Amino acid sequence: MPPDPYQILFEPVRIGPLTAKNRFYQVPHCNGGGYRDPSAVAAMRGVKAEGGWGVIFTEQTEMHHSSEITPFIELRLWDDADIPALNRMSEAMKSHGALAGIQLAYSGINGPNLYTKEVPLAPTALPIRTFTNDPVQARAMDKTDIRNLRRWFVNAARRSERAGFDLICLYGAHGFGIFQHFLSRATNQRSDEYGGSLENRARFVNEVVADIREAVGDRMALSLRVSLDETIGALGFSNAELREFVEMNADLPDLWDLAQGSWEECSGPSRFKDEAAQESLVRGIRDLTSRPVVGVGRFTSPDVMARLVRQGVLDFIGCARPSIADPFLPRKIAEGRIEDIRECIGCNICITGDMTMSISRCTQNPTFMEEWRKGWHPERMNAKGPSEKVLIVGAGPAGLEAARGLSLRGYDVALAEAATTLGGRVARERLLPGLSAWGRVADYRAYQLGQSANVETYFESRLSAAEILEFGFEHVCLATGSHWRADGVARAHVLAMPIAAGMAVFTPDDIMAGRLPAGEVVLFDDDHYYMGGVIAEALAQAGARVTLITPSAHVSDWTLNTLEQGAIHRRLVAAGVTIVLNTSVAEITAGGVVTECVYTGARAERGAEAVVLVTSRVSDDMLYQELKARAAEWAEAGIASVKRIGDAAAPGPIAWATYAGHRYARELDTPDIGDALPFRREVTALA
Ligand code: FMN
Repeated sequence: MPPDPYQILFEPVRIGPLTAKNRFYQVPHCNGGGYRDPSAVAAMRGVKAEGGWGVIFTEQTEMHHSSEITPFIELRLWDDADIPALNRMSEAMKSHGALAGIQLAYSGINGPNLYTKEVPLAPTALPIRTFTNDPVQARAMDKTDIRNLRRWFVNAARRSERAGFDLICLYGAHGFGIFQHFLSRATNQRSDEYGGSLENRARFVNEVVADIREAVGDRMALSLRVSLDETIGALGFSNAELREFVEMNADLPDLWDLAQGSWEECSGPSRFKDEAAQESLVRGIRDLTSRPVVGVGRFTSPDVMARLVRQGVLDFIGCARPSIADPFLPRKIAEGRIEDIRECIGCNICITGDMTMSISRCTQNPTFMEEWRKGWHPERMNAKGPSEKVLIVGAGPAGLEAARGLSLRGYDVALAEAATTLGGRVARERLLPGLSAWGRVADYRAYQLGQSANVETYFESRLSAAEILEFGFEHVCLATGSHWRADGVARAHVLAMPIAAGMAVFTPDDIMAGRLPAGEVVLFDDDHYYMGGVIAEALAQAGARVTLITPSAHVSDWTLNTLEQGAIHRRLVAAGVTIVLNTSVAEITAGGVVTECVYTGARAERGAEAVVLVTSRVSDDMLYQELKARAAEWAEAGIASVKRIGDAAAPGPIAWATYAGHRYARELDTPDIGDALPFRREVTALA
């Protein structure tokens, strides 16, 4: 039995002709794998089924070839040939009693059709709206197009049923789905019976729902995913209009799936959005309908979840990112293992898999999307090998995850940390503005290690190579981290940049250690991820007058992939930071910097009292180098292997470090695979 306060979360709930076994609802989320990696996606969903989710959805599925979003890799249901791969997913989803859902997406004004070369169709002829501003326009649908699209939805629904799904989600949120394009006065400027009044704009979705109900409605349940507030100004589909729409169409779907306007808003990172950030937009909608309601909000706290259900705000707890960070979230709550929940940190690295068309990662759950590729499971490690003792030097994200994994496998682990706390870079970065939730990387692992009898942690331990050679550990794992460079080397400068002796130069490490510049400060960001923007914010908060100079066209350019670039820009402007784009710092003088336009090379002088360099990092791998230099002594010392992992091998985002730690833990004592590929992939078999 689940603990008392959380029993409400495990009540079965009806959705149309079906019943979900509990209120845990994994809302649609992509994963960078999609149609290219169907087995990897199926295994990932299967692990969620095992973890106890009541409803599990696919990511958006392109339901017709005339609307696709290449280069993004989602699912496809273009014809019968796609059914077997989708069937593999639905079977995995249903493997532990969850309902299997497919999200059908017709992308309309959001689908550039770069692959199929079809002319995009939308309610109104407008340029396609994509992240990359593709030079493509959509044609306005005529009545024949609308009739065709209704039929294509029915075809897709029938195929979804044949593929084994229980539920269909019609995508009309985030500005991406055709239903929103019809509902919004911004994208629907029609003057016929499909445009104008709300009743007219709602006609298309009503027709499609009726068509699908007739085709599969007694067997499958239908959900409608709509935006709570389009947040694009006066013409947008507002929260007030949504409420009107729900009231007018109270019984339209079997379930209302409420998401926030833009994807950036809906999947807002913890730096900008707290848990349950959409509560005020959702509250009260459930009273307008007899159908159950699901909402999202990076829910990781069972208390918040239970409160929202008890207060009648939501029927289902919708999760995307928390289900990625911990696929076993429902099961852990059911078993009262609240401390074991691996809480999402809200860094949005999961989204970068989709945005970079690669494969998703999760900072907290390194096994995400490796369930099939590598056979990794989020809750189970492989069996122990013949060795006994491992020394891990460094308790940052890589070292902590390596220690956690090895302890689960049954090794005796000594974890040596130079500082007085666990976490390494995370212990420092969690103190920066907006990054406190990132501390969960350390907190989760610290708790887990605290429960383990076979891990000894040593603080303020600065080991030398000679000491390690004396200890007699069979395996030595060096997770000694990295530090920020003070010489400006990154992309603009591959060699140390000219720096005049009289100027005070700082790095993020100085700021994190409390050594702050004051007055007129130039921050040169040639790193392009979050650190430059965060440090600028911290300095502005401390009273400095900050100018952020970057060679990119955007502040914190790579955060376009974590969907937070716009929010970072807004926050820096609000903090009074001056932003200079497309510009490099060519040299640092005694009185300031010399800037250089990245296009013309035009140079200019800018005065400053201090310069902060956020450029790149250097691995702290001295210990590794010393041990390697003494490799001839390893055998006598009983050392079988010495490895460096994480930032000590090559600095990267925190997710790269936890992945490296997990990989180390998995692969210790496993056979050497030589030149073989270290993961599985789908390969097209040519006849
Ligand atoms: N929403 C969709 O409707 N369809 C998608 O394919 C989709 N892909 C997503 C991929 C990722 C990696 C993430 C994090 C979110 C995605 N979303 C998608 C949005 C989520 O369904 C959800 O509404 C949002 O992330 C807020 O929920 P959360 O706070 O639990 O993450």
